[in-house]
Amino acid sequence: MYIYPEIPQEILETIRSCTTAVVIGHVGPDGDCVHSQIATQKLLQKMGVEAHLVNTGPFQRKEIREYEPLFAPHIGPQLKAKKPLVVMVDCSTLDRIGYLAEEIEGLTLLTIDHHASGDNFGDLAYIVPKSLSTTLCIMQFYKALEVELTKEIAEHIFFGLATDTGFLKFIGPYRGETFQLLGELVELGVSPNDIYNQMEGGNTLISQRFLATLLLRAQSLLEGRLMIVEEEPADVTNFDLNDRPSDLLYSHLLGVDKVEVVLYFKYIASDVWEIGFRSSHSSSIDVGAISSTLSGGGHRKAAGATVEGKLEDLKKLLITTIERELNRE
Ligand SMILES: [Mn+2]
Repeated sequence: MYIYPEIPQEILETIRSCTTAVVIGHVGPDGDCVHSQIATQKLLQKMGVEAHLVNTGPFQRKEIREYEPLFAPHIGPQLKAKKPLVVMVDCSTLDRIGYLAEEIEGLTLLTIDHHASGDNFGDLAYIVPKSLSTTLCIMQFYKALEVELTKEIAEHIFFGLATDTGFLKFIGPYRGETFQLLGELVELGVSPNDIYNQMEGGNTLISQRFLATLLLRAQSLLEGRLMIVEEEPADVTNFDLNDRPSDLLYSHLLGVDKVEVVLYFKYIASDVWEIGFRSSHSSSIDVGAISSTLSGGGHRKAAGATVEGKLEDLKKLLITTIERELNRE
């Protein structure tokens, strides 16, 4: 039942002999990405490594916005000249890091991740597809390198897991090991109650009104099995698109009887859409596979892609794809 393989000695040795490192994550970071980056930086610092945090942003989600000042947007020539070890967390493919892919060219790359859909890339990799968060993979590094897990680190690890599991709601059976690890974190002083309040609290009234507007626009298709929600250009002025109620929207719509897939078209610019994909717990639809056909990334149940094109064309394409997948069952 133990899902975390031993970390290869070569990786541990690389970290032990490292002097400078840069820890990177994916564009539009989520809680798992941000907290994985921070927990990795602190691990490296405790090992005596000069470790920097870099992320392209944007830091849009409210629960991670406060961490933005810790991150530089670029690696920069001075840092690059030191030939830092690059540790990339929570990324299934190299294009997930945006323009940083060019900035890390020629450097040694260590990938730590939990996505199943990943390419085989990087010089060194610790990828555990069954892990429910990247932060739990980082926890294994603390253990293997015998670096003390403090309450502060434990909170970062718990937060990453809480983000990726809808605060434990998406965890299925036979996950005792995950709860054992969570038990260790709670014994270190983490309050699940505090983490929940940080994650779910702090909504603005305007974002709740935006949620109401989006729910009114939801279109039920394919006999109720698909829900589509789209933003309109006027939302830019009427609401705050940096404060989207995405998670609440998905949970409301996935809670509707028969719904298997939710597509959320977020307006980025004229004919540029960021599409959020979610599938229900009981559905066999793999939205990660669908989003990858649009060069997106993600998991079976949650994925995203940024696409250029007319909204109607994109919708038509995705409705056809999802209808075909549903009929295959
Ligand atoms: Mn993750």
